[in-house]
Amino acid sequence: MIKRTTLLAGALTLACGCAQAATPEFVGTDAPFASNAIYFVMTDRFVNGDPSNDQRDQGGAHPTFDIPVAGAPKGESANIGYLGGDFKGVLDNAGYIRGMGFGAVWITPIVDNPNEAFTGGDPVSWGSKFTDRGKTGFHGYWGVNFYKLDEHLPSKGLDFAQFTAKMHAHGLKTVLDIVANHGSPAFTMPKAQPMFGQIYDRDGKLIADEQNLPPYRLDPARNPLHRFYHAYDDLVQLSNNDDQNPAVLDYFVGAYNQWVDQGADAFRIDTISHMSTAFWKQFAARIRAKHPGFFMFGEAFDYSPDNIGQYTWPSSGSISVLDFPLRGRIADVFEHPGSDYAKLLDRMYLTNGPYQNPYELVTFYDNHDMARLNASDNGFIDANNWLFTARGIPAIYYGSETGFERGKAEHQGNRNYYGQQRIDAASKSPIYRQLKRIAQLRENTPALQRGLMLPLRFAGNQAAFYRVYQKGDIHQIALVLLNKGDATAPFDISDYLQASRWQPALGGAAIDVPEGGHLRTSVPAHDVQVYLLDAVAKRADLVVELTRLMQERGHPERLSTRFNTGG
Ligand SMILES: [Ca+2]
Ligand SMILES: [Ca+2]
Ligand SMILES: [Ca+2]
Repeated sequence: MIKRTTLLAGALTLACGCAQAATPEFVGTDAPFASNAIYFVMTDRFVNGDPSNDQRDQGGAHPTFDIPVAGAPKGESANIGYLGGDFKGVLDNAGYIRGMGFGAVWITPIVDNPNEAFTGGDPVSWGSKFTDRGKTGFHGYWGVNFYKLDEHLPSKGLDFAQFTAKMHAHGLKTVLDIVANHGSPAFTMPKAQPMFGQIYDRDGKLIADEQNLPPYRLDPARNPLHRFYHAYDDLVQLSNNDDQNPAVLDYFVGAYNQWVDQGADAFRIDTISHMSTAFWKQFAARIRAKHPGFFMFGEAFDYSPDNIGQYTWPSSGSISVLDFPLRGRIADVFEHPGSDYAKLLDRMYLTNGPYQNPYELVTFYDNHDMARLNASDNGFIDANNWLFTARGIPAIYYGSETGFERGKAEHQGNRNYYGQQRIDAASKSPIYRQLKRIAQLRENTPALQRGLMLPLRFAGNQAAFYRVYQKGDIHQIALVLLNKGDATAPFDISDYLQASRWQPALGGAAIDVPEGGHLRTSVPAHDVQVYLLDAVAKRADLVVELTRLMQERGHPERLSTRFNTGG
C-alpha cells in the first residue's frame, strides 16, 4: 500500500515535472533540540555526589552550609544554605534521568557565587517572597565571576567540560541556565561583604563593584567600577547590569561562549524581560555566529502571551520562551478535578499566534520560582500525559516524578534536597511509572516531538488531537486521546481520519479504519492512548488542514518580514 502511494506520487512528479507534486512537509518545528524532553535540576538540591566539595566551613561569620528557614510547621522544612548537590550527583543519576525518557538536563547556573550568606535585604521567613537576608548563592543566580565555576560543583576529573562530555556519553544534553541581567545582591548590607555586588573577568580581575551603594548613588561618569551597572534598581537588591553598555554585552558573550565551547547544548535565559530585546538580539547573534542554530529559551515571568511573544521574534534574536501562559492554565486544569480541557486549547496559539513558533515553547507546570503543582497523583499523571503529547518541549522540575513537596512555594520546601534515597525509591510512585511510559513514547515518536498539532475535541475530561510529522523519510500521524476523568471514557473519532490500520502505541489491539470510517475505542480513567499511522497524509480534508496549520504556524510578523525582504 505504502509502495503504491510512493509510486503514484513519483508518477505525478514525472507527469507534471514540477515540485508541487512532491510529498509536502508537515512539521511543527525543525529545531533538533525540540526532540528532547528536559529534566530540570537545582543542582545543589538534587544529589550530593561528592562530600569533598561541600565547603561546609565556608563563610566565617556568615556561614553558607545548611541554613534551615525558621518557623516551619511540624514535619516541613526549607533551607537557604548550600546542601551539597553537585555535578557528580547529577552524573551519578544520568541513567535514571535518561531511563525516564528525558534527552536533556537543565542545571541551575554554574558560575562562581559569593562565599558568605547575604546580610542585607529583608529577612527570610517561612513562605516569604522576595526576601534574601541570610540566604546564600546555593541556587547559582548570584554570579560574581561568570567565567569561573563555583567551587561547590566540580569534583576531581569532573569540571564542566568533563561533565558535559560524560552526560553526552549517557545520551543527555546539558541545558545551561544563564543570567546576564544581574550579578549578586549589591547593597543594603550593614557592612560591605566580599564578592557581593562585584564582577570579575576571566583573569580574575575586578571589573565592577557596586560598593554597597544604593544604585542612585552610583557614579559611572567618574568611577569605572560603576559603569557595569544601571544607576537604578531592578530586582530586589541585585546589581542591575547595564544592557546599553557594550562592555557588558562583550563580557557575557565571552563567558557564555566559553561554556558552550565546553559542551553546553542549549541555554535557559533567566530574567530575559529585565533586559532590552536589542541586547538579546545581539547576544543571540554572537553566540550563534560561533555555534550556528544554538537553541535558547528565556524566562519572561509573565502570564500574558502578548507580552512574552515578542522575545521569540527574529527582531529580538529568535529566542524561545518558557510557556507561562499555558502553565497558568495547566495548573488550573490539573489541580482541579472536573475542570475543562478547553482551557488548555485556549493557550495553544497554533495559528497566527503571538509566538514565532509555538512548537518550540518550553512547556511546564511548575519550577523553582513558584509553588509546585498542587495536584493529586492522578492530577500529576494527567498533567504529564498532556505535557508529553501536546505541542512544545516538556520540562519537568526535579522531584515532580514522585509528587515531591507538591503545592510548596519557595521558603516552604519548593527547593528542598531530593537525594539518592528518593531517586532509588521513585519506581514505587505511580506518577513516576506513568511519566516514564509517556516520556519514553515521546522519545520514540517524532510526531509527538515536533509534529503539527491538529485539535479535534477539547471538552470536559477529554481531549483528542492529531500530531503529524511528515518530512524526509519520516511520515507519521499520531492520534492522541486523553482522559482525565475518574471513569473509562469512550472515544469515537472520524474527523480527518485516514483509512488504514492504526497501531496502538501503549498496548491493546490495532484498529482497522475503512474509508470514511470511525475509530472507536475507550481510554481508562486518568490515562492516555496514542494510535500511530506511519504513512503519508493523503485524506484530502486532512491535507487541507495540515497545509493551513503549516502556513499559519507562526506569528504574522514572520510573514510580513518575508514580504518586506521582497522574498
Ligand atoms: Ca558535594
Ligand atoms: Ca563561590
Ligand atoms: Ca535589568
